Amino acid sequence: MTTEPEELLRAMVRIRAVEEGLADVYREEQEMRTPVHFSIGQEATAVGVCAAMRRSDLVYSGHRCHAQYLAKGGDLTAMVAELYGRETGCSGGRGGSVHLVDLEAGFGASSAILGEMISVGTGAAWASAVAGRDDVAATFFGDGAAEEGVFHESLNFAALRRVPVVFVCENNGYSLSSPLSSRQPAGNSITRWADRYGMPGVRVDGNDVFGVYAAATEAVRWCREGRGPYFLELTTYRWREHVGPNWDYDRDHRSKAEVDSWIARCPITRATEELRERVPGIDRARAQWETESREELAKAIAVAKASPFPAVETLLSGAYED
Ligand SMILES: Cc1ncc(C[n+]2csc(CCOP(=O)(O)OP(=O)(O)O)c2C)c(N)n1
Repeated sequence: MTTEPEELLRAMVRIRAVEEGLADVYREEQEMRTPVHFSIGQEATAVGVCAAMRRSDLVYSGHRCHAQYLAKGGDLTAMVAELYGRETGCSGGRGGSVHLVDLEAGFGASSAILGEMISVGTGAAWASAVAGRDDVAATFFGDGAAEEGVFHESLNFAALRRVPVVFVCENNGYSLSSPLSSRQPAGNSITRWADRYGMPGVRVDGNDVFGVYAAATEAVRWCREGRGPYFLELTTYRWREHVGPNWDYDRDHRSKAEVDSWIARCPITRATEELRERVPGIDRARAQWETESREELAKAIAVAKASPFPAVETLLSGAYED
């Protein structure tokens, strides 16, 4: 199955509108009490990879997970209710924005324990292979998570057992406020780590949604054919602060000039420009998609606010079940 280029743009526009809208209400209302890790500026990675997967394939992610959840087809109303801590949220209002799940859409889980879902995604893909299915899994994580031991354990296991998992490193250059250059010796490369485990790995411009989609299509095909794991390192950049709705120019770890240089490489602007020649009326369509997405978000927020909080008596339900 191939995805039309304009559908990739549309999905990015929707995710951007949702995240920007959520950032505004988060700041203005102070009603959402969950921490929020926005990936504004990074939309092409989630959209390009998820578009290459089918619904029954599974996606896992870490703390910065809204985009992958939505790109995989996760239910927006249930996500927003989760951010508002309501019973109707996708995790029953207990997990907040770092614990999204929509199994029907093939979004397996996300977690704020850095690196945890690298192993869980590997396990889910392994389970699919053992059961004789040809569903694959993709597990998204940042460059910081790639420094956790579980990253190496998972890659090693996946290579050893030919697990059909796509490792997707969204390399946005920072782990909180530490740039990669202050954490790794010069010349180190995340993709080269994958090489050492003997799996194919490519480094792709993560702000080029069409390039990401092409690379992910190859990765998914490789896994589905039973040839083992595949590694994608997607270079990109987070525009807002690590956690929260604000910009962080005023802190001392990165400059406004640096952030601006990445805003100038916006994946949505880039895809729009690339499509302008081929798809007449693309700018009008994009404006329409933005409006529709804002309306969709406004409805989801209204539904969330009208929903109850979980009952106090259920506080421990689901925590440690026999
Ligand atoms: C096991 C563990 N260690 C540390 C943290 C604290 N922590 C949360 S996010 C983060 C940085 C993550 O950076 P990266 O993986 O590059 O993802 P990004 O935030 O850039 O998307 C850290 C260290 C954590 N949540 N879990």
